[in-house]
Amino acid sequence: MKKTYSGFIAIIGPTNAGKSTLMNQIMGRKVSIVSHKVQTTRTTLRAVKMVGDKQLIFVDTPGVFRPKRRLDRAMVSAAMDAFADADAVLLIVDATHGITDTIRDLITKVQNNKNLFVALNKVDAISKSVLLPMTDELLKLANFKEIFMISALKNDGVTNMLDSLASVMPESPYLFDAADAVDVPDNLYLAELTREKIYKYIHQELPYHINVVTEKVDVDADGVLDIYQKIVVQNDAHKKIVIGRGGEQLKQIGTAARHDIQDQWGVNARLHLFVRVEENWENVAENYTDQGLEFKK
Ligand SMILES: Nc1nc2c(ncn2[C@@H]2O[C@H](COP(=O)(O)OP(=O)(O)OP(=O)(O)O)[C@@H](O)[C@H]2O)c(=O)[nH]1
Ligand SMILES: [Mg+2]
Repeated sequence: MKKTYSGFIAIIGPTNAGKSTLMNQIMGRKVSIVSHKVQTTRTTLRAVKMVGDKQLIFVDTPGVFRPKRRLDRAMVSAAMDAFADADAVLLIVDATHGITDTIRDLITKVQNNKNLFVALNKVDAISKSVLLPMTDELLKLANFKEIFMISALKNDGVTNMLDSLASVMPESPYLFDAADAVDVPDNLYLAELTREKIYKYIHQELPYHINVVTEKVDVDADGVLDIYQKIVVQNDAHKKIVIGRGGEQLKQIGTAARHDIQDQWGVNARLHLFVRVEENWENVAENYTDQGLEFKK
């Protein structure tokens, strides 16, 4: 019988390094939402990529930062769990920031993985001369299998990297059936697309305190989706900002999210958004488990 190979690759790194951008570039579509803000990804998302006959299961993780709130702690802990069982670890370094303390700290946590890789990302945004000193510095910190220079955004160096990652996948039956599958529940995915627009249009810190939940999806006789989502905020002042003057802000978010849903899924959809104040949502267990996060007492 023909041998098969399959394994998990945890994509880890500081927040905003480009982990989700890379995940999407690998899959050729939006699996994981992206923003210019830090702390965008809240939970681990898996996607399956076949490279020849080898199955690579990528795990996008929340970026690592110093946690302050309960939600922060759950996010960072989800990232840590992801690499504990991974067959390979791909550490993403934002080359425009260099080797920060967060990177050093992360390396001490993952260095026992026998397939430890690092990608210097965003090479499109820096001068090539800074890459060599960065590589030297990394080599002093751990026994990396390989150091890649990539641009996740411009799709530079990504294909070669996939070949190297594929070469260390262990012999195993395929762990997922589908060839190129994404392992994200539909309701969560739809909520993520809306949350992405909130990150895009609402300024400063407010998006970190917002949750989006898909409550219901109906299909009418013409096959058009009616998607009902609640945007959960912590107080009336936040609600006012999200709705905006004359409802303009909410409309902008809704229109952009609906277009994205239609593009991603090739469907027609109506998106019904409701803003609700739930002062304490960050302390409600269900809001964590719904997203695949662990709720810690
Ligand atoms: N110039 C450039 N920008 C990039 C590249 N990759 C990602 N970015 C940008 O970096 C920002 C953060 O990207 P994300 O993919 O959301 O980063 P992340 O590591 O998933 O962030 P968290 O989910 O918050 O941990 C976005 O504005 C991206 O467009 C790249 O290769 N080059
Ligand atoms: Mg992310």
